[in-house]
Amino acid sequence: MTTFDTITDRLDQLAIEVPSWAYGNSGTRFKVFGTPGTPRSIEEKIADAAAVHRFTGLAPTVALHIPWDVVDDFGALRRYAEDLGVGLGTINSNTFQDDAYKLGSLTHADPKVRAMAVQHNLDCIDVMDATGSRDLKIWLADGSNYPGQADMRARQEWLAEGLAQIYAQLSGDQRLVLEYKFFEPAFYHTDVPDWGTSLVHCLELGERATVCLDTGHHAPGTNIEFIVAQLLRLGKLGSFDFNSRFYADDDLIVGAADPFQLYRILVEVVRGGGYGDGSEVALMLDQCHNIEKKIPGQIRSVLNVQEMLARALLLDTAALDAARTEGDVLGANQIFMDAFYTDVRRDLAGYREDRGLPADPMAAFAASGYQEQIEADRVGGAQAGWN
Ligand code: PSV
Ligand code: MN
Repeated sequence: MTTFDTITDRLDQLAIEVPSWAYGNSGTRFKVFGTPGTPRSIEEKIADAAAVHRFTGLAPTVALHIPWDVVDDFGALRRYAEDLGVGLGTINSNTFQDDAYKLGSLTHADPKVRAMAVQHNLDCIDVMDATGSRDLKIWLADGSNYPGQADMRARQEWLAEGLAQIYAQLSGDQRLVLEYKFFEPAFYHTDVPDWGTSLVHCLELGERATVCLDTGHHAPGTNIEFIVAQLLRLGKLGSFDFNSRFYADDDLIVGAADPFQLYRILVEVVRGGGYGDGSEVALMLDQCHNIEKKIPGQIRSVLNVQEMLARALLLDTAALDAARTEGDVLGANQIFMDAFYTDVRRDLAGYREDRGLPADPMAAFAASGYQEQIEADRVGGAQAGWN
């Protein structure tokens, strides 16, 4: 039996990176609703992210998206974040919003556009040098809508060439993480649609290139934990973009749609050495809070990960191994489900109090007055969004 007391040291190692864009406005193609108190600048986004960390102790770094979060002095931004108790994390490049990228970026048929997309990523590496970030995350909107429209095969060669130029610019412990997504915005073919395509490019690039797994980027019913197990086995799982989906890339709060899936994924993360000291796997959120308040949305998200991680750590792996060895199908399943059904909420409340954190971070944030303060202070100016 594994009891809660035996997993607290491991729980202490949980660190979840939050995305700067979660604090800005977002929506669907039908409407983006503004929200009182939404940040007008990256400094205000970082202040909100720092609040999430203060109330939970779980979110020590913030990921930036370039150019959404461009500032003149990234060194100064790093110091600003550190003064608030957080660090700057992954730098996400963006080659999907400039008009030039309508028909692709690193895979565009025009070499000038490909060079522009490479240069943008090199500029992002300059940002990483100033922020001290380890990871450059590349997600491409590249693809086509109609059969015959694009030379899918040539585009893989162009992609390999562009990625190699970007990879060559990395230094020290910097890494390139390549995210995949099966469709959207392209509907017929996508140039990096799946983990296999991301993996073959990463293998060609070298050791510092790894795959980013966004949980919302798979077809319904995909066994994501299998992908996790395989990539960890190969040492090629670089990072997660956690979120929930009911239909496509919904970007909802992680653990909201399917807590059991989150548990299953975290079981494989722990099993494969992808968690805790000695692991380089980055656990990040990639979410949008279109209708709910953004800071509590982020607090709920990191708590959901903590809760499912606690259950995954409680899994009695010795008993499970024994049941598997004996071929005890239902026994193994019961052991697996027992950990999932364990209610850890009271234990986690006590665990937080022992560490000087609020037992109930959602309630503590609501009572803190932070939300009312930003709603009163942040009047005027342009609220941040995907621009
Ligand atoms: C694409 O859908 C994606 O998951 C990538 O990570 C982008 O950078 C991010 O969403 C933007 O929210
Ligand atoms: Mn993502």
